[in-house]
Amino acid sequence: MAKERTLSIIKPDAVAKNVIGEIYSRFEKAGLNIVAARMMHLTQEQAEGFYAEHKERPFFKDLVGFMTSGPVVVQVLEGEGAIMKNRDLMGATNPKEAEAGTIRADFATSIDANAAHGSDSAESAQREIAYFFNDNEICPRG
Ligand code: RTP
Ligand code: MG
Repeated sequence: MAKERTLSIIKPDAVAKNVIGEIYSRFEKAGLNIVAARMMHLTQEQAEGFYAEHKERPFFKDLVGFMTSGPVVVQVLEGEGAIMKNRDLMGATNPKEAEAGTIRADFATSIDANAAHGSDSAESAQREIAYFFNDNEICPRG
């Protein structure tokens, strides 16, 4: 499998629960290297632009409201099959449906406050990484 990069966000609920380190540990144990990272409090414009694909969905306003409710940690993960690997680590969007041992099963509280975001395709990953990081902010290791 090819080495890939994906964009991950630790959402405001998980930051508030002080589980940044636990989530980072899961990435690292799964062979995903953190090659860029930043803590930030998203503005409404930043959240709307990031989730633009969901603009017409009924949950869009709640999603943007939640994503701007507190600080997030944004990172680029790099590794073999990183996009799917990160989605597998996160589990299903709705924590009630997430498999035991996944990030969302363990740390999410609702479909809105669902702990983490991960790019869902190579195209999304490319767009989402560029949305938050310049090339010179990404620090690959060997
Ligand atoms: P994400 O983009 O945050 O990684 O989540 P995802 O791919 O698993 O889910 P997606 O369909 O992209 O939806 C983005 C976020 O919107 C909220 N959502 N609410 N009420 C609803 O039916 C509903 N559906 C989605 C979730 O917080 C989801 O993470
Ligand atoms: Mg998504």
